[in-house]
Amino acid sequence: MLYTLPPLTYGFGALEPYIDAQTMEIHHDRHHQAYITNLNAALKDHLGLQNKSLEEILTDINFVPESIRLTVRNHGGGTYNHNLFWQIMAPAGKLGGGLPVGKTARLIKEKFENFENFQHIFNNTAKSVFGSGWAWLVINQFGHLQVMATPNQDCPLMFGLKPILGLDVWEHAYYLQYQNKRPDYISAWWHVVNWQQVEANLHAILG
Ligand code: MN3
Repeated sequence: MLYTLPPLTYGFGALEPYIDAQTMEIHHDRHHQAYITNLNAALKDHLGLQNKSLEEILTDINFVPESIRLTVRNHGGGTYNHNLFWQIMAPAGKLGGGLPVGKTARLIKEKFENFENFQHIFNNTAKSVFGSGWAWLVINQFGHLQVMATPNQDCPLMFGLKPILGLDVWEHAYYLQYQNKRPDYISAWWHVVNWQQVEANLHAILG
């Protein structure tokens, strides 16, 4: 087994009332596990790729052998994206919610003028994803922040961009609680964003 499911650092119900326990359990234990299982199966006979980090594989996705490239794109992306997603959330009122901190706060202000404006742009990006995908806050080649969306399980790393915050807008992420009301899920999600972790992600990239 190359990759294993990272345990959540909080309980399935810890993000309630914003994300319900059943959604968290199915999303983590079944959906995320399935991406990992399928990624491991694809890499089974590819020793060269087994010696690379997942980040390296996704960054160089075009160098993955064509016979497994789409599988690695979908399931490697799914593995990486969910690893990040669980990390950047935390129970509301503890580490979750509130405002960006440190350098993240400064760079958001520089790029988007204020937090509300950033949030507005991010929300619209997340709402506009057609079908399944993600909204992201990434660091681009110039070390600047950027908001973007990706379809399916594509990861910003595949486009030379480094994600520090991501929102899963696949229906499996919210349908039990919010049904077709994706905007309500997006609004609620801000209450569980762990800005300390986003700040740590940013520093891991920018130093
Ligand atoms: Mn998902």
